[in-house]
Amino acid sequence: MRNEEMRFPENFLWGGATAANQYEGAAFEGGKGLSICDVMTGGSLTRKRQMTWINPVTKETGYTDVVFQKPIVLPEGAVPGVIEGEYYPSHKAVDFYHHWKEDIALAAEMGFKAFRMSVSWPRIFPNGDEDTPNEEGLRFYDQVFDELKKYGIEPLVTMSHYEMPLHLAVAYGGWKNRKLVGFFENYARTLFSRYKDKVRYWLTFNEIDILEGNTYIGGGVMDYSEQNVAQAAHHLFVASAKAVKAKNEINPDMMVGEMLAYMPIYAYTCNPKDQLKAMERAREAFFYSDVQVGGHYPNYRLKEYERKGITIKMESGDLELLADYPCEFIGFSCYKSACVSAEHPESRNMANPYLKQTAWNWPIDPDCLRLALNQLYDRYHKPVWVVENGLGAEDIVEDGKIHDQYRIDYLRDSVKSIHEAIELDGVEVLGLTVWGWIDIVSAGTGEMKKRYGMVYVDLDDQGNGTMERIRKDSFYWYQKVIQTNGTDPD
Ligand code: BGP
Repeated sequence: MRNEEMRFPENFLWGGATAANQYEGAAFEGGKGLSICDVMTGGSLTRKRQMTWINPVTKETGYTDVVFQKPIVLPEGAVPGVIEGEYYPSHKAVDFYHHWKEDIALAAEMGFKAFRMSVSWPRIFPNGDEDTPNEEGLRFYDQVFDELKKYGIEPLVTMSHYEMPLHLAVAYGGWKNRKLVGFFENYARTLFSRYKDKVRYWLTFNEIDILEGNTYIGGGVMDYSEQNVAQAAHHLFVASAKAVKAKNEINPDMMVGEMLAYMPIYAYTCNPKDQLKAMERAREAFFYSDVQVGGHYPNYRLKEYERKGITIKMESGDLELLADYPCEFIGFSCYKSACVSAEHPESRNMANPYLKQTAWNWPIDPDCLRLALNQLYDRYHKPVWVVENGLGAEDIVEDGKIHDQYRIDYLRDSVKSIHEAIELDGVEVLGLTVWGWIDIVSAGTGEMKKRYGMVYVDLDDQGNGTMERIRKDSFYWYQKVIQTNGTDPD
């Protein structure tokens, strides 16, 4: 049914999102260096992805867990590395590197206005600490951006999506080292200068707040400690501000946004203690946007550092830089909400009795999008952009077709929730880029089985398949949504 009241702003940026380490593949082509993701195996719902390591002297190899809020423990002398015979999902991913023309044509067929992707940092600076970039890497993205332009699609480019050159993690200790600020600034300036006429929207660090829980993925830091997280966060903030400054110098018409992993936090009950718990938990993410978008360290975090004896090494001028060059819009991912209880502090996510869950135990909560949009907009008064939302599910191919009504149902509710935030609340929403619009490797589990796409890719968890692209039912649904600018989501 056509619903004239479901009208989105004329310039609303409908589209889809991906990330290089999950999409691009060609890990050893075009002069690319290894990234921190390239030493991560596949996993499953019950088996975590692991980092592989190698001792260059003894040649001994092995596996180790990359665990939430814990240091990575490698045997003496071992360094993260690729083991022969092991399958690494990022190495070929779904091979965007060789399918970019075909994939962009599919995106255009759906009517995309925006195409979120990331540049692989080690494709541009293989080790991360070089002065000059890898021209072959830059040329690859030139082709991609030119192709998008041909169809009038705006690229939205993440500069570091869960990856950095592995060398920066191994030789420098990742973002806890101040030197990373300079390396990133060089990388950002290289991208801005090269693509200043091709890319308008940029995101610095994917889900910057992930650092809080996973310092390796979020910051290339292998020795977890609260002190190291705080120091790494500061360096990310300074690098972000320097990127905004560089952008202003190179082409002020471009916009640099932050990218936050955002989950509205619910108190499990109306017990005030639960409410306080929810407030504290929400600050784990807000801290990052308070600095990166708000431009200041919030008092609640400074007090916490004081209590814990954490001290951040800053250089003179850092705080001014943060205040002068905050991010200009807020990109965020939102897939779910979380429920917290003061009585069960050990449980970070209580099951919410009002919500169903996906097969991967993620609560299904489309209303949380309206909450997220309001909470972020009210706090910072800057435009917001849902740069990731979607449903990870197993798909069945029947006679060459994929009837993914469950995905359509989920996305339809999301579109309605975003519309409510715009229409009822007046939130300034720039767009929606549906996560994994084409099936890609799952970041959390490394599986192909956990599919988000509206386009199916023939590839399994062991890397077998033809890579054929097949339009799912949701492809035609989203095409219609875009054609009617959201007035026809049913
Ligand atoms: C976000 C990441 C993405 C992504 C998505 C879905 O946190 O930015 O990279 O993959 O979540 O997560 P998963 O792939 O684990 O289902």
